Amino acid sequence: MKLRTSSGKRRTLLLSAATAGVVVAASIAVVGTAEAASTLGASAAQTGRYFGAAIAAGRLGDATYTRILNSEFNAVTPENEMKWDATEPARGSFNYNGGDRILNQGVAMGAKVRGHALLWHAQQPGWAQSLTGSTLRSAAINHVTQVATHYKGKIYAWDVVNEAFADGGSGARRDSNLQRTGNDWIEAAFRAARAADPNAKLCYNDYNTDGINAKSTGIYTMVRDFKSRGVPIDCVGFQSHLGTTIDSTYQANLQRFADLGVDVQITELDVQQGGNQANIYASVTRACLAVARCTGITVWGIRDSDSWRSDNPLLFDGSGNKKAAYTSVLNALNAGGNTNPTTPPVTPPVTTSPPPQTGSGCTATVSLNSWNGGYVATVRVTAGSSAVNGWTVNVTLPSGGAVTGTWSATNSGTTGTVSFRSVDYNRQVPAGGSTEFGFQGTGAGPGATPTCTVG
Ligand code: G2I
Repeated sequence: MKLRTSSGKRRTLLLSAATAGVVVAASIAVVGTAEAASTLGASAAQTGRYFGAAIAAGRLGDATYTRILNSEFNAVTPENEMKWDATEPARGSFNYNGGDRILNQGVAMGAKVRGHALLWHAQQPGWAQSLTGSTLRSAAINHVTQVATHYKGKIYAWDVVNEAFADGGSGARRDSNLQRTGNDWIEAAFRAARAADPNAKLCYNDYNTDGINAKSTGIYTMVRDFKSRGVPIDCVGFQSHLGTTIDSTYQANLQRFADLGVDVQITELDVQQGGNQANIYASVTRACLAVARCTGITVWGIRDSDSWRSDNPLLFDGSGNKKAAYTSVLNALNAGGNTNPTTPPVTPPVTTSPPPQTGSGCTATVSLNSWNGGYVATVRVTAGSSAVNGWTVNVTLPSGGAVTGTWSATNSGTTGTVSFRSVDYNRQVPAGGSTEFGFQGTGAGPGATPTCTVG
């Protein structure tokens, strides 16, 4: 049966049940002229939002799990597979097996993929835990650059930094090895992520921020500062691991961040069963729908048995049956809300070197994303009127600066004039075509245009 209305209003309809001949009263919320959708993802999509789940690669062989995943959700987040310990188990040695499985699952579903998480004080590989100071800073920024580059163009939003603020009333940063590298570590991470994947939305993500409180206010102050100084940040994630109550300022808190000019997302929602679970789920959903810049909701797992918690906090029971909480979320989604506008990420200020001299067969330009004490450089190599088979780019660094990491090229030397040579997969550049490589460095970035030679 098709249920349509020409007005956008809620209607109460009387439906006669053909089979039993009885009259059944049903309250049906109709959004615009659309029919009420019957899955979480489709319902969220009616207002331009997504409804996602954190998923684990190790569960993708479970038929019930993947059936629910494929039918209900239109966004995925890797529960563990893109974290630092998983992606860089040894320094400079990257493993994308698990992360790629999640990505491929998301692509197959036509879903958005949220990347989680580039830097976090927890789940660091052992080698990073033992580093400090500039060595750790450099390794961390290199990690951001490498992982964001691997997934370039494929991630809807990255949790660039996770859980960097302290609990309690201080509103201050959490102490951690990363924090001890200097207070600017967060902005350095965001700049590196933007340079590596300009189209991903870049989020700061945290918990116990589910209302206006000292911790969320500390984050609010940081985001406001970032926006005022042009540090590239696009979104804030509110994990929303909830108990038996929801803060009365939950929605107002989302709204005050949105008013700073960032998207907000519910990133890890789960709610203790036994209290008011269905109502709390519905309240969170309605709060997101009421905030135009709340772009979507992710639950932290599918079935209760998949959860990191033991208090049955999810929308499906251990057998995969829909719970009351599921129905309350679906109804809340179908009741509609503020349509989510499409908000492209803001392009950060990039300084580009002057146009190159026409050299012997190739030219190179460099774009810098700099912060106090370091930078990420992206170098574009362009072939002249003939195809190039192998290239070398020489970059001169200011004194005191050094290259600390390179991708898509190999470098000889790290200070003074550094030579970057093509690697197998980018040595051939067609006439007029171009390719890119990058490096990260300490100090100020190169001031002069690099030179490019063929061979
Ligand atoms: O703790 C809940 C979440 C809080 N916010 C950040 C999220 O990344 C975090 O997720 C959880 C995962 O759900 C757990 O699955 O993060 C935990 C680690 O901090 C994850 O647990 C770990 C176990 O501690 C490891 O022993 C295990 O090897 O999961 C690993 C992979 O199964």
